[in-house]
Amino acid sequence: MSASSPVVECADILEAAVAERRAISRLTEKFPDLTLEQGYEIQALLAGRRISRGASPVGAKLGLTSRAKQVQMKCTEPVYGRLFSDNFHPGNEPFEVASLIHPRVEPEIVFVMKHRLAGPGVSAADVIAATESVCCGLEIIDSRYDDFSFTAADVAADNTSEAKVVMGPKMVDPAGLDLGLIGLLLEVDGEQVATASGAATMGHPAEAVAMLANFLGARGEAIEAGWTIFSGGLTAAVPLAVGSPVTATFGHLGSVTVRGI
Ligand code: OOG
Ligand code: MG
Repeated sequence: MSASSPVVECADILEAAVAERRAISRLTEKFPDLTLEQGYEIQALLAGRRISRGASPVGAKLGLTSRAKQVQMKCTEPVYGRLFSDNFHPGNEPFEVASLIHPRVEPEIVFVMKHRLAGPGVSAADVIAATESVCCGLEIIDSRYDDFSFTAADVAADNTSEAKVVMGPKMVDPAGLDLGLIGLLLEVDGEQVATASGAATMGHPAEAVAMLANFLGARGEAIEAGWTIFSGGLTAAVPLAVGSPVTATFGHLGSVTVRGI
């Protein structure tokens, strides 16, 4: 990295926004030439700092893998982020909305891996063969940027708006399930707000995980055995408001709720 690289400065700006729970202008306003590759360098630098403070890397998450998310975020480039041991929120516990800047929630299909996977050439069938179990999940995202306004480079740098993830209680063997045809009902306060199927993420959620294995392989990294992978929001994300629980109910996978307090 050259001395003039904005990577360290951007990492410092994002770290301060997280610590102060304050939304900032996107990095590409200050650094219009910031590339997607530099976005991932910023993400990796912040990950390294976090690991040195004691967090362990335990998974990854895909972002912008569905048309609904791409339209909502005005960004058509699929991206990925990292999940750490401190990203997991227990499904049965209420979540403190004020602990984040402007949280939103989105329903996802979650993979727990039994084997390591690294591209190139990883297919959806390879993903299913390497999967221990799947479950339903809700991701609580929180962009560090004003109004969730970002480019692919910005959102990669911001670890794809990571905040917390919640996994449903029912772990299912994916063999014999067609995850593309699993239906989803998203409700806020008991009212239906969206429906989708697993195919919303790239035709099949395992396709999204295969893309991740290939992305990581190209960087000399891998999906490690034991990792948890969130395969991407199937619908547009909804705001998390105090007193308005968000519930995702899936065919075969059961349901999961986030209750903001
Ligand atoms: C970026 C994160 C996207 C998903 O599942 O599509 C994401 C954002 O929308 O703020 O996690
Ligand atoms: Mg997500």
